Amino acid sequence: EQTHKSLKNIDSHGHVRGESIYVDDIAVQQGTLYGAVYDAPVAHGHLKHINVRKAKALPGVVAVFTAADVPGENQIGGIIPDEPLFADKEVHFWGQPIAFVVAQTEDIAREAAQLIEAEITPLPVITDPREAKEKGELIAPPRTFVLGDTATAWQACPHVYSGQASTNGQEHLYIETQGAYACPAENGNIKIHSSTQGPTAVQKTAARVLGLPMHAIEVDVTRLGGGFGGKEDQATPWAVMVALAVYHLKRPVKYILHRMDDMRMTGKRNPYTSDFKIGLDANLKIIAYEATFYQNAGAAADLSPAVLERTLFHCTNSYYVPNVTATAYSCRTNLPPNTAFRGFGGPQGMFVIEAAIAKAAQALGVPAADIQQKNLLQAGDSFPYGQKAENPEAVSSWSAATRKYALDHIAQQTNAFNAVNAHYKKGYALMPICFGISFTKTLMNQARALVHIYHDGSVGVSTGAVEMGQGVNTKMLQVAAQVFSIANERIKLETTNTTRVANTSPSAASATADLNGKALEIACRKLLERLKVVAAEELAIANVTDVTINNGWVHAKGQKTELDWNTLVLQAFLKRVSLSEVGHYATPRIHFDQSKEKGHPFAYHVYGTAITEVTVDCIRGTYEFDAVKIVHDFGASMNTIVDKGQIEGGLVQGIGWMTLEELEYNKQGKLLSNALSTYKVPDIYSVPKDIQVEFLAAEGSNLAIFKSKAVGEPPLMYGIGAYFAILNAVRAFNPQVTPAFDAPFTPEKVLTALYE
Ligand code: LUZ
Ligand code: MOS
Repeated sequence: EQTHKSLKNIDSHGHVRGESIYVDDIAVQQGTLYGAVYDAPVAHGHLKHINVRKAKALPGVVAVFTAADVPGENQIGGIIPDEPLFADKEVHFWGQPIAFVVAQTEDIAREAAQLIEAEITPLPVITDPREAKEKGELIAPPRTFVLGDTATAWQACPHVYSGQASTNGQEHLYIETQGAYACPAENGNIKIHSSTQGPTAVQKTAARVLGLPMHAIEVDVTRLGGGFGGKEDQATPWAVMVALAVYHLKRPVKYILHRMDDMRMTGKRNPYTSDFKIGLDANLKIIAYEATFYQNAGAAADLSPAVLERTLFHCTNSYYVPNVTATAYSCRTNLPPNTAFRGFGGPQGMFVIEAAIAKAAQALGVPAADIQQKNLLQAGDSFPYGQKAENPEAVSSWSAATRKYALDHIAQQTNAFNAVNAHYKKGYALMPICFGISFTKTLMNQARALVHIYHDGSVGVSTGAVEMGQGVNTKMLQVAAQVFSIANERIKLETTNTTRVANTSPSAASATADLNGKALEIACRKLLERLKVVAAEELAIANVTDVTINNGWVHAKGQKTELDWNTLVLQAFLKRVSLSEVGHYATPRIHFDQSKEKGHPFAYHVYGTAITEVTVDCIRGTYEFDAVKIVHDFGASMNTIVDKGQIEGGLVQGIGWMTLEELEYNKQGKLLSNALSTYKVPDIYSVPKDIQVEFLAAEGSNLAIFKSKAVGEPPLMYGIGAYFAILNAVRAFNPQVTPAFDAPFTPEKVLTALYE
């Protein structure tokens, strides 16, 4: 058996040489025009009138489109139809698109957009989710997950603590900003190149807005320069705008957002504010947990109801709690609609129970790790949504991490350091994670692949997976190479295109390699079986099961023959055997009944444990992460390089969310942190000095591709440990501190806490 486990990301050469193609790199067709959006300069108001006269008069301007120019439905909402493409009658957030200018050049388009004037009568602005809830501004009815009975359980709890916790949003900051390029095709059809995680979402929405059947719209995606959830739903409006312009003008139209436009107009990770109550028995067992989550959805549903659901699914992290009542409100505010972001509500829920545990630990005078460890999930334990933990790696990853990284030694070193240093303090924290793999909407857990074997023996693979830097194409290549047992060089990954693979789910939920990989495996196995029949005929072997293909050669009952892959493929072609196949995969076993809030929504769970060590400068409030040491449950990793990269990237992104990245909107709903000068993301100097990733010895899951567990989102949640490591360092300096549990723990907040 060939091993591909250390295959480098197949895009790495193109990336470092600057040869990889993104939307803005596509060679433009003759006659291409450029777009720019005019967006709302207030967060809420009646839209009385739009004056586009001056913009249209600017030389080089070709057209200005508004809601009045939409031939189909002026609607881009997915889960709930509550979001127009262009504001009409009302504006609901600062940055909401009102008009789309199309001009000869990008500069002219942008200049013209600034000449548009909108008459807007201001309405009251809400930015706070608790205020929205008070005023009845809910996106959808609240959801409640219940396990056991918290009401009676409190009586059995000698220790009960309650409090609040909140997490701010997070800017996706994909390196490639949003953008799209659409071209007219024959007979009124339109082809869209889009930087989207959801080609079908773009296709469907363009068809809806233009009043065309889906087959009239072709969406093609080569790769994205990052998505992180920000292009699951929110790549759509720009793609639909250029398609609308093509519809009217019959000319190619391109629109790439500038960074500040992107930051202002797009939604981000949902901020949350939450209440918690936790009850423990004398042995530190968590007996009861209650949480109420207020999600800041922004001005429209977007994906927030699904994000909200995942907050509830992950509200107990990797712990077993027998009595749980968790309620979540999706609150409508006048911010840009918030959306998917790596973890999809899970991190927001997990932060709250970690805060509850930290609060209990401080009150009881025990390390939080003692409470964490005593409550880790065991096999057969039930999650609040009814699914039972199968092969949980919570205890095993915790034990492996504390053993391998010598937690006792870390504790000793930390105390010794703190005993002799007055102005620097060290802290550490453990962060176990548990993340469910599958789209929580069961129907989305399906995928398809299309495989062509060309008659020279080379292979072309199309799937619904979108490459966004996560290495999914590399994994798809490995699937085909391993099933056929041929060299990697024989296989090419095609672009993701709605005419080759239809009705795709977005590349999201960490499930892309599983879903598309399984579909691809099915297609390849069908072709392999067909080729084996041809080989048996060629070699006059009675029993097809005696034929295998190994490393590009046909073997008959373990005997190498003179027949190689290329010859076999050509023979099949000459015999008029089909060399093309599709595969369809739908995750088995999963289901969820929303009326009961119970079911088995996840194919499996991913586990792991991180130990985060930090040093805080107690004069300045600044901090440096000395180390983050992780034991992660990859199952049987099919590509250790790609997978390790995902852990490191996810960790750093999580640390950024917990420490540096501070979104700031003013009371009028204007984004103040609207550029990289005012919004700080982790850089090479702020990442931990030492990151260690150990692969947990684990089985994997049959529902993971080649038993290699999904790896995209789970590591982000290791970053939550950063908050609690800093808190522990602060407590070493100021034992009386009352933790605010309001992430990010910026140096300013650290300083305030140190001298509280
Ligand atoms: N997107 C989605 C997701 O539509 N459903 C999900 O469950 C999900 N989970 C994580 C990330 N994106
Ligand atoms: Mo195009 S927009 O080059 O099909």
